[in-house]
Parts: sequence; C-alpha cells; structure tokens
Amino acid sequence: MTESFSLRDVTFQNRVFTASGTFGYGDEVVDLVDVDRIGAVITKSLSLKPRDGNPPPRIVETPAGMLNSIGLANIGVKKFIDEKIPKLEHIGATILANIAASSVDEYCAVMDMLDSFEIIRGYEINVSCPNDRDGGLQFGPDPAKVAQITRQLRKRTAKPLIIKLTPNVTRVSEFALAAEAEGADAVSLINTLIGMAVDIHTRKPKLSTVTGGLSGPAIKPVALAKVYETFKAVKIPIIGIGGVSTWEDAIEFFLAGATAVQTGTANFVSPACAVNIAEGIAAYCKSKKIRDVAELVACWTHPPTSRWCKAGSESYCAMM
Ligand code: RRO
Repeated sequence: MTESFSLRDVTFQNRVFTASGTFGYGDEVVDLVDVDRIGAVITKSLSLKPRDGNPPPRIVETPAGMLNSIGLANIGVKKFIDEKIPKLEHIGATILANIAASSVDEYCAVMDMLDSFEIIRGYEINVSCPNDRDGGLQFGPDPAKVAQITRQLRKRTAKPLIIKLTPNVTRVSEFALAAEAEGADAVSLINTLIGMAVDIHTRKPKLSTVTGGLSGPAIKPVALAKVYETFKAVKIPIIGIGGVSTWEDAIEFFLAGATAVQTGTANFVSPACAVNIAEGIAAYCKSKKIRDVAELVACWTHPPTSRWCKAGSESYCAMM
C-alpha cells in the first residue's frame, strides 16, 4: 500500500504534515513524537527579523476550537539558521520552512538565506496570517499579489513551493489559480478564519487584538468546502488544513480533493496525532483494499477529468 507522494524531487513518506505554528520549529517535540514518521514538519512562520508578536491574551478556547492572535512571534531567520537548523539536521524529519513577510523583498530575502540548507526540503509561503497586517494578510486578499510573490519565489528555488491561502476571501480558488499560474507546486488551505470572543464579565473582547484566527474542529466543514472549490479549479495538489484531528477527518479531506493534510490545533491536544492519523489512513486503505492513498482523492467526482485516468492504468492519478 502506497502512502507516499512527491512534490518535485521530494518524496514525503505519508500524507500527514504538521501545520505551521502548532509544532514549534520541529526540534522541541522530539521527546514526545517520532518526528521521522511524519510526512513533513512545517516550521513556525519565519520572518527576516525576530518578532515578539501581539500582547496577551493571544489565545482563547472556543467551542470545538480556539482563537489565536499570536501576531507572527518568531525568532527570525538568522537565529533559526544559527540555533535550529543544526538541531533539525539530526532529528530525521522532513522539514519545510514556512515564510511570512511584509513585502515581496522580505519573502525573497528569507528564502535566499534558507535555500542552501539541504535540511530545508521546501517551503510553505504564508500569504494568509490573519493577525498582523504586516504578516501576509495584505497579500492574501489580492490574487495579483499572490501571483507576484509566487513568481519571485519560483525564480529563486528549485525546491517545492507551497502557497498557504486564507479562507477570508470570497473565492479562495482565484488565489490558488494565481499561485498555480506562477509555478507553485501546491497550495495549502485553509489558514484560520477571522473570529472574535467577548467576555461578558469584563465586557471586553477576550483577545488583546479583538479579533483572531479560529481553528480546530469548528472550521472543518468550511475547510472541506474550500478544498473542494479549489480542487475543481486547479491541477496542482491541495494540502487540506482545518480541524484534522482523526484519520477519518483526513479521509474526508482526501475525498474532498486534498492530496495531503496538515494537523494543527490537534497537535496541542495530542502532539503525536499526525503519526497516529497516518497509521489510521494506512489501516483504512488496507481494510478497503486501496493500493494507493491517491486513489481516494476526490474519487467520487467521476466521470474522469484531465486529472483522472482509469483505475489500474500505470498513469493512474499521476497528478496526485
Ligand atoms: O502568528 C499568528 O498569529 C498566526 C499566523 Br502567522 C497564521 O498564519 N495563522 C494564524 O492563525 N495565526
């Protein structure tokens, strides 16, 4: 049974990644999780300079999820290179660097600093942080900007380039199309949905920034619909994010059109959930006599489109 899939020359051993911002830089969790059994670990968003992020409170629990307003707190790319990369080189994980920035030049500068490190196997580009106008959201709602960023970054790297999209727009597929047209290898979606919580005792918003990004099981149906909308529009793989907590959730995302998934909020509950979900997917496929997880991707959307070939042929699901 085949669980792996490839972007460019990088083969991921399975289709469950850990989402940026929910798994540190990858080195902090090695005592808790077999990180070498995760499809890929995506680092916290890295910016050119270190950032303290927003003032507290910046996390609030909500029904079936959480709101965050971290505000891109991170150690900056130089400290990441000096202090994290040497550790990441020894943990056996497939690492993708997530980059956030406030200008096209900053995205390029961060990528230029990282690209020579072999341990960085590819990139996820955050054009969708909901909590800081300097952190990508001013790009996320403009397909032309997403195209411009993708075009500039595509020129700079031969490694896999994944563009992470915001759901806080009318049609996410327009942004996926822009990324695809400029050479992105995949898109990941959804980043968090803008939300708000209010304390009736203090009579004030619970987050210091008033609004934040909603994640967790509460957003799964929205994420599935956005993945499906995007699947109908683009040919590049889609990495589904939004409330993936169990292997059943992951299968739902595959059926909606995702080639892979990321676990996010669930990592805070169970740091090993990505490994457990990958195992659950494999067991499901074996029990259903599915030879390759790729066979699940939007398998109900027959008749065949350009993405589909007949089951059993050698080129079956070649795009997936
Ligand atoms: O740091 C954050 O507040 C943050 C980021 Br960069 C993001 O991409 N998504 C999110 O919900 N929070």
